[in-house]
Amino acid sequence: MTAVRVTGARVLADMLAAYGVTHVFMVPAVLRRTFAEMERRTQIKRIHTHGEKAAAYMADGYARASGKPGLCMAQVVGALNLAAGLRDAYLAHSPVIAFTGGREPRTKFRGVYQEIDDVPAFEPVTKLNATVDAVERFPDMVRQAFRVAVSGTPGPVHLQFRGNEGQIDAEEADMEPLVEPEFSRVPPFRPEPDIERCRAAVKLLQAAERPVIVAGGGVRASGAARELVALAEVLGIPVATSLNGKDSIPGNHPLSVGVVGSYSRESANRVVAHADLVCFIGTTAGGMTTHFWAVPKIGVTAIQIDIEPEALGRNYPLQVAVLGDARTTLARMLELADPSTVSKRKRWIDTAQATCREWHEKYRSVMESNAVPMRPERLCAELTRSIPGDAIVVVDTGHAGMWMGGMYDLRAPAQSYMRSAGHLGWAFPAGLGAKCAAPTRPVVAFTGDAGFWYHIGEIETAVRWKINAVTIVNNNGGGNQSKRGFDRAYGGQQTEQARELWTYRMVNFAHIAENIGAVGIRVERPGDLAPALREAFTADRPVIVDVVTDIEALAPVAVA
Ligand SMILES: Cc1ncc(C[n+]2csc(CCOP(=O)(O)OP(=O)(O)O)c2C)c(N)n1
Ligand SMILES: [Mg+2]
Repeated sequence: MTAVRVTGARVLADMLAAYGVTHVFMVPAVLRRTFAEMERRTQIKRIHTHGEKAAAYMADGYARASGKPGLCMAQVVGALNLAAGLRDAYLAHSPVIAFTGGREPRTKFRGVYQEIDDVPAFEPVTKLNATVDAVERFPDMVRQAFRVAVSGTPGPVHLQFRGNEGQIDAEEADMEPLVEPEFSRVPPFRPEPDIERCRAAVKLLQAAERPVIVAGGGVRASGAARELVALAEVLGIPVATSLNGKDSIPGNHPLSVGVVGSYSRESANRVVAHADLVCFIGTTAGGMTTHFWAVPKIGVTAIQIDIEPEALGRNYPLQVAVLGDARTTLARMLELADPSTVSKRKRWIDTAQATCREWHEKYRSVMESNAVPMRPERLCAELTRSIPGDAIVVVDTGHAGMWMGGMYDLRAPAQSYMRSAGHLGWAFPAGLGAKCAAPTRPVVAFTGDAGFWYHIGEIETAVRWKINAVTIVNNNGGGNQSKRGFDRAYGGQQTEQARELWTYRMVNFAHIAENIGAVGIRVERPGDLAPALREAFTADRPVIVDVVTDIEALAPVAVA
């Protein structure tokens, strides 16, 4: 390939297409000429949304569902809305690339309409935050954006293009739209671990009587679930996951003990707390996953496997640290593992399974409850049974994260699970982005009503672009995760008036959905859930399932 005289717009459109980008998410108007070139020269769908934050969340859902960078864009006045939306991607290590319009050297500091210096706001939510001020820099900066987004621990990148709408894309230079296909998805490389460290890790696991694996989002980023489950089976090791790593092992696997940490399942916390060895794989072992470093306790014998050297030992002192790609490392460990040592852990596996059975017994009555208004536990149990075997499940935070993290089980290795890393309102737009990335797979977003209100306007985007995701709204007419906190703030029991701080009108979201052109299904009785879900999964439009649940139902708090 040789350089030819072309516009930045053409280079950008051609490069995004060559990197395999199928959708971009934005609020206009930014990079207008690039969008015109996309239409003329590529198949890329230009999804314009009702807010920049939703666009960023859609790009994030797209990225987490596909492993490919998700692209979102905004003009200068929308840039900080976009930056706000990158925060969850940053916390979740999701490869999102954000393009914004930026300042002209000729006019900056003169009170240009709508303009501030946006660049600093992107600093805490990106791995690379850069400006593109000369059109001949388009090719190398776009390559660097992709390279950084997917490499090592993935994460967001921001490029600010000169001109409030990125008008620099109209300029010409001699350019070559060269792309590096290896950086079009996560992971670009699979670094081999030091084999002696693998040997040491396997030796420690084989000598342990009560080991447990804690699998995180790095396992899903690496596509290492199969190797993880194989190693657990060969050595007889129970597996807990972080919320971000929930799809590392199906919930019905005999070695699965559930999600550990704060938004967790009691069985997982109990097993991890009693382990004599914890093997962290692809997790930072942060506050959410360890219930603020109480589960397991700091000082437990620990192994950690990660692609990022700086993560190794950050939160738990380690006996063995292994630097490498999760899938490659687990495959090497599998080659070294001695299956005959499994008998040593038979009692421990029995104990772990008994702990799981106790958990099921404890929650059986609420999971089977026919109460009206419905128990959220019953809704989760119904979703475990009804969600298709190849679905992508996208879950909001707060109680949504607690209910689904703790009570819902994946039933098949082909099911995927993605969760908000803390931002209320993330799941609905992220689910739409996931559906764009995987149009042939069922996508099910789960959110509370407070979470759904944030970006409710995106129902229209879903209808307009035929993004046929199914969104389940756990509708209790309030943000009831806040209830416990306000009880405490009022010294035990809050006043009746305090409820105005966290309750909303009880609205029929199915009516709103129908009005906008989606399918709306309202469910008030537990018995109607299964047929409603069957209808939802066969609809050829976006679906909102509005499930009315009990506002007094509180998710169980973590056990330490
Ligand atoms: C951006 C953001 N703001 C505030 C919060 C704090 N928060 C967590 S859960 C919650 C209420 C959730 O209500 P809803 O989605 O209706 O779920 P419910 O608890 O009622 O099941 C709030 C306000 C948050 N997580 N993210
Ligand atoms: Mg609610």
